[in-house]
Amino acid sequence: LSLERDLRGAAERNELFLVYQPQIELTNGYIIGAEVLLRWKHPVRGFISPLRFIPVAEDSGLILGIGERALRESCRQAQVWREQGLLDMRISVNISAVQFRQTDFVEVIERALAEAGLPPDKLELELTESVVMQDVEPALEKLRRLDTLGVKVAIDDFGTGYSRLSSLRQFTVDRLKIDQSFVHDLPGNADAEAIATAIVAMGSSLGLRVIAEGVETEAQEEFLQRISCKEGQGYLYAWPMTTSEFEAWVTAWQ
Ligand code: G
Ligand code: G
Ligand code: NA
Ligand code: MN
Repeated sequence: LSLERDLRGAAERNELFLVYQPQIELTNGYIIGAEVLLRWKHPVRGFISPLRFIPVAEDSGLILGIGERALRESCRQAQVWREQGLLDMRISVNISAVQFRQTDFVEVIERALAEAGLPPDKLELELTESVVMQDVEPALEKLRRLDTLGVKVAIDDFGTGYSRLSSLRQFTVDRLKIDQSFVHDLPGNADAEAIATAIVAMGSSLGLRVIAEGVETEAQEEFLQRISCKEGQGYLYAWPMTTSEFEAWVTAWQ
């Protein structure tokens, strides 16, 4: 309860901020995008993980305000980087189930894009399998509207959920994110290898892009290249970084 109390107003007190983690095309090292992650620096307790405060924000409804703010700021920042000529990449924003279920969800997205002047195809929304597979009809409708707008959708933590693979075809999504728990056990763990290989093959046959998350080692990267996984994200390339750190990293990387 005290966490909820502290979270209320945390945004106004500038305790919440965004960090950016690059996503890399494995064959050529190009920066193809960045995932935006929320950070909370509590004045007394220090950094509190989103794993702790996102559930509190969801239960209290605070996630709606926090999430919309993060979305608007992400779009604005991506457009600033485009206009500065630093980088013309896609920005990937995590969306909570509570946000996605709102009836005006697509309007919130449209507003954020219009306000920032960001082309819709420069925005990707990261949704988990369970978010998409629950309440299938309204979810399908929202995904169709997002697709019509040109906004991209990635299925986050793919492989950990309960999605019926057959239903994946009817969802208009663009990308699968191989969950980092599998990437962690590459190479050498037969199950992790089989799952990663299967996800890449499935993505390929369904025409979906596939990105591996949590890439930490050269050996993991080599395995991913071998199974023709084309995109990666993880500490091997960069940690999630503040705006100024990200700008410096991009300049050094290119
Ligand atoms: O950044 P980190 O790995 O600590 O994030 C932990 C979890 O919190 C991840 O599952 C991540 O998706 C989630 N998370 C981080 N930032 C956001 C955000 O802005 N919105 C939502 N809904 N989840 C987030
Ligand atoms: O659930 P989601 O996939 O959004 O979670 C992303 C989380 O993974 C973020 O909290 C981010 O800080 C973390 N992360 C990013 N890269 C790596 C990595 O290479 N290794 C590990 N262990 N975590 C990572
Ligand atoms: Na994510
Ligand atoms: Mn993930």
